[in-house]
Amino acid sequence: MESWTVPAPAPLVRSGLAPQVRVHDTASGSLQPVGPREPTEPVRIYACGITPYDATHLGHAHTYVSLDILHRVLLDAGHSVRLVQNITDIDDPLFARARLTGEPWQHIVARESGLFAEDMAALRVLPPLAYVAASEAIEEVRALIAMLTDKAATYPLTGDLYFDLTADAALGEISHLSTPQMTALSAARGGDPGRVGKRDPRDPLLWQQSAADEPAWASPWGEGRPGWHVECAAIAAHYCGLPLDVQFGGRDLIYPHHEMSAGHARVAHGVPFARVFAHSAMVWFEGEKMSKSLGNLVLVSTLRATGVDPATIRLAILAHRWREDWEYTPEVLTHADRRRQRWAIPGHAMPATVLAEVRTCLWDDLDTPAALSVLDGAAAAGTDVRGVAATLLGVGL
Ligand code: 5CA
Ligand code: ZN
Repeated sequence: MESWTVPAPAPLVRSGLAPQVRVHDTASGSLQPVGPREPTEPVRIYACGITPYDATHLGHAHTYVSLDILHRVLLDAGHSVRLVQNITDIDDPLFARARLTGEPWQHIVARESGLFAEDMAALRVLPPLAYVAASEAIEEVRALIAMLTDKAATYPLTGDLYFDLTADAALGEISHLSTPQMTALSAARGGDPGRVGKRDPRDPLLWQQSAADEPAWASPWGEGRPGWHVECAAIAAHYCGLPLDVQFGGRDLIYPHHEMSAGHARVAHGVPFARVFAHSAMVWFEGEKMSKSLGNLVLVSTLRATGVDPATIRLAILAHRWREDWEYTPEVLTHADRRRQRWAIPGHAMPATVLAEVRTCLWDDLDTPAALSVLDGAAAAGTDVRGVAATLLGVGL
């Protein structure tokens, strides 16, 4: 699918420090270095993309801006980055929305992914190298399911095909949840633990029969469509190559989504899915997690339409640590807008020591609030912070 364009970050002078980018890894529960497997290789990042049935809200923006900081920091550290992102254009919530509104699902996808691309471009989120919709990856999905079937890791159930979790000895390696916790989360996040005939209530669908108004593709397991987790596992393996250096997404994807995608890849390819599992925090609004299903949304497009500068939105997000939940209030934007105005004032060249300090903050688990306060101090001292803000933070002033 077509993505969007954003000006390439202008290189900054080297500060003589050896880059050491570290981010928190959910699987190990510790800070881990992020870099390529070999010095000549790119850093392979797979980021879970949107399900395009509603417009980009500040929660999405927080997740993709956090990803973008990692992307920019790695580029600044001298690495090349192979970022791959999907679009879940085949999934239950999308078809449910189409049924509710009477609008064909393809129209919803086209409109909402168009809006997402506009929002990402406005927010200066660097585009992925490969941007792949589930509907564009059916071949790769079928190939992955065939590998799992060869390994006796699948079973049919009245026309659908399931992943047999007993094939995955490493289940729980990412989320570290108990079986009852996993079962409860499967029910809440798109799974079907109550279905009669499953070997384990947590087993996820790999391939399912399509309803009459849903798209369907031929397969050895019958006409149907892919499950959700196998979509990401197949796209990541094909377009990025395994093991990934980073699997990126919001915290609500840890279980079942990332645990299951990783399980598919582990069993099919015999390699770990990713070296680092990076999970961003949730943005809240009016006391609840901002979500399409709850409808408590602050849309990026609405803020932009009311005249909020995208740099202000970006600064509002960056004022929070990427792994700490925060609640949106209008004051967050007011505060960010004041900062934007202070930073926009031209000044003298930035001393190398200040740039080194900003980099050190970002290498430490993307500590953007610390980087912002270093730049606040520099701006107050008459330094021109615009170049560094644009390159490292993606804030265009
Ligand atoms: N298409 C799947 C991933 S394959 C999906 O989760 N789509 S989504 O549109 O629901 O979410 C896209 C990304 O935004 C995910 O990484 C998700 O974790 C993140 N996200 C959703 N809501 C929030 C929120 N309130 N705060 C922070 N991130 C969020
Ligand atoms: Zn995904």
